[in-house]
Amino acid sequence: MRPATETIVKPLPSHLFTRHEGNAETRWEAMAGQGYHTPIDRFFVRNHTATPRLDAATWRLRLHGRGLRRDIELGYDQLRALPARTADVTLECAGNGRRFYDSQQHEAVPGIPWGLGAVGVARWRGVPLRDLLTMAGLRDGAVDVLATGLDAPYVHEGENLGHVRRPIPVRKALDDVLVAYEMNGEPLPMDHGFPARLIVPGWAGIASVKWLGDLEVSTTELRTPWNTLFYPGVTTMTVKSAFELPWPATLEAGRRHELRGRSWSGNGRVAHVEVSADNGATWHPAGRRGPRRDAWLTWGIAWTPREEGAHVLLARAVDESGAGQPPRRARHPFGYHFDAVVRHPVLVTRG
Ligand SMILES: Nc1nc2c(c(=O)[nH]1)N[C@H]1C(S)=C(S)[C@@H](COP(=O)(O)O)O[C@H]1N2
Ligand SMILES: [Mo]
Repeated sequence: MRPATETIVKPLPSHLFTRHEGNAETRWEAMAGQGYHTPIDRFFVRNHTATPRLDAATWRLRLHGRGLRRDIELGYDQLRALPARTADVTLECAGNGRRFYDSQQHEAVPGIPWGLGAVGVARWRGVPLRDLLTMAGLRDGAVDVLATGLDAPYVHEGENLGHVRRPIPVRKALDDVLVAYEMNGEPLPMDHGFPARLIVPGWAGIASVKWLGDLEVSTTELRTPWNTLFYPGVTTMTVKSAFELPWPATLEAGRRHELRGRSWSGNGRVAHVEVSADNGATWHPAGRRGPRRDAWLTWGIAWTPREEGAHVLLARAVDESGAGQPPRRARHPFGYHFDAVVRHPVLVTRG
């Protein structure tokens, strides 16, 4: 049984996760040897309050608002009976990589000090939001779709801000958003939004509202704390790269190591990745590993360290829009959008 203080239901062993109070970050070394998708047992969890235990038998999803011709209400079985789509999508917290503002750039920023592990790729299955909006009859004047979670209201600095909720524009809602009820072929786990959640590809994780209970379609632009106070102007995610190595890593000198990693971007596919083991003096193209790249790109490169001692490994990617990873990222007041090259410490030993 989980202790009463636990806000996450699934086990969080320390070889798979780093804990940040009620949140859990994936350890990148736990991705070594894994397939394309992040297994559920190591997928990061970001909860504003605590995972609620919802009952699919009584759960309802309501669609309503002035932007719709009629209100509709769906139960779990009704949702699952609708035509479904499956997609590999990256889910990433807006603050992923936040701690590097401080550790690499000496700029303190508030928020959860994530390393690079507040990201995962899963195979999501669900109903296109577009289909639900069409069922309810979208009016010409529809502007925003506001998704509200069924987890407990969020209290911030003594103020009750209500349920986690965040609008997305109708244009995005009609494009590629899913009301997902499966993750990697299993019913959505409790921590990841059971019975259903939004999946908003390319956008900061906050848009992918978990434990979805309500969708309001408005005819005016909507404002909630989650698109004004906490995530003003945050939509698509930036380019990042990570090595599937412990932090710090220890590698034996004089041996050939296959360094593996993954790179991803909210703008679309990753085009190519380069690695440097000499502080950025020379860069070497990493090779693709595995056929898929709808979400992140999996890559590898051989490295034979000669000298013992402290080293730094760098990886940088460029996506299909041409966006890359600079040596430094301009400070962001909330520590979002870190996309600078991360300096991964490696100790080379005689073995
Ligand atoms: N209802 C609800 N939805 C939510 C959240 C939440 O606390 N409550 N957290 C958001 C944030 S900030 C992120 S990064 C993602 C995390 O999804 P995961 O926990 O499945 O990895 O869910 C988003 N959806
Ligand atoms: Mo997040």
